Amino acid sequence: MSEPTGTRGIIVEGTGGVWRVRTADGEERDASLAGRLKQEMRGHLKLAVGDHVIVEPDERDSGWRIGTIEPRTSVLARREPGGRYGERVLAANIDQVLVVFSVGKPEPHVRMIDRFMVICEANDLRTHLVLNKIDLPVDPSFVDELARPYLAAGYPVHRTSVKRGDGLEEMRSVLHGRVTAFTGPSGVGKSSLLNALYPELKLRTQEVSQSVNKGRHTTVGSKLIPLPDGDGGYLVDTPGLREVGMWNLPSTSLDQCFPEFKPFLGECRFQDCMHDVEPGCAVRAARALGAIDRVRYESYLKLRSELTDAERNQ
Ligand SMILES: Nc1nc2c(ncn2[C@@H]2O[C@H](COP(=O)(O)OP(=O)(O)OP(=O)(O)O)[C@@H](O)[C@H]2O)c(=O)[nH]1
Ligand SMILES: [Mg+2]
Ligand SMILES: [Zn+2]
Repeated sequence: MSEPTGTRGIIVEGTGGVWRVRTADGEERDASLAGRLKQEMRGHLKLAVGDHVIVEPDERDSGWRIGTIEPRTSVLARREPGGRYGERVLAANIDQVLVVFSVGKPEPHVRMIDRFMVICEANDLRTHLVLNKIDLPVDPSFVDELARPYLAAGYPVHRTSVKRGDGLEEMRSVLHGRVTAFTGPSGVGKSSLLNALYPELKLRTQEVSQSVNKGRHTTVGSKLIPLPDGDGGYLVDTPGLREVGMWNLPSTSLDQCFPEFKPFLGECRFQDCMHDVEPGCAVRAARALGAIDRVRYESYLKLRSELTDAERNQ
């Protein structure tokens, strides 16, 4: 293969045939795949938002032609249940995911937090937990309790209030120069947080009463938004993330998606231990000693039974 010539860029938007590419100097143009690449990719790899590509001018129009797709460092994929072609790539090369919950309005549910964390782990993504709306009159010990198991599992946890401005500088430094996806339930303040950090973005927000009751999401479309600070950071706007689900995550791999279980996983008496009722289970022993959080362990059992049910029904 010959050395690629041309300009490096990143796919910021698009589906199907036309892709919006942005280069380091901030120029953006529509681009299509070179015919040769199209042939190579048929039925295999699909180009996605976040892909690094090399573009050349396309003489036929004033756009660019994508001649090379560089190897990916990460992939966020939705695995279609029973789908023959397996997975749909929602975004490539995400550096980190910020899972946002609010400490109230709407109430945080640990089971739901764990579901998001597991999805991120299953996709090998670095994950932070953001607890927003700490201005609400909730008991500080409630917030400590909420954060504790995630800190113990090694996740960075950030406490923020858009209303009061708490934690915003910390958020800014987390986002700086990185490609970040925000996810979390509707109404927790994801768009508000981003608007507070970068007013230029003018993302749409919604009153909590509407968004929670109807379970509707204000954010639509999937794209990469350059951070206005101009340091090469991007926001991945992919509403699909929350529906990624855990499809096709084998129930036997779920234990790998709880980082705090890892030191104990090789220590169970049976190699195929499901860490439930098996004798000599090191995970259950760690749970009894308090080295693994009870609520997290219960989430594991709950999610595992969902996965085994799905496997039985397939
Ligand atoms: N008290 C308080 N309210 C907040 C805070 N952050 C956001 N809100 C409010 O929460 C509501 C929902 O905020 P959004 O930013 O639209 O929530 P979202 O997570 O983007 O929701 P979707 O786009 O539907 O997924 C709005 O009424 C915000 O004003 C906060 O820190 N404190
Ligand atoms: Mg929003
Ligand atoms: Zn075990």
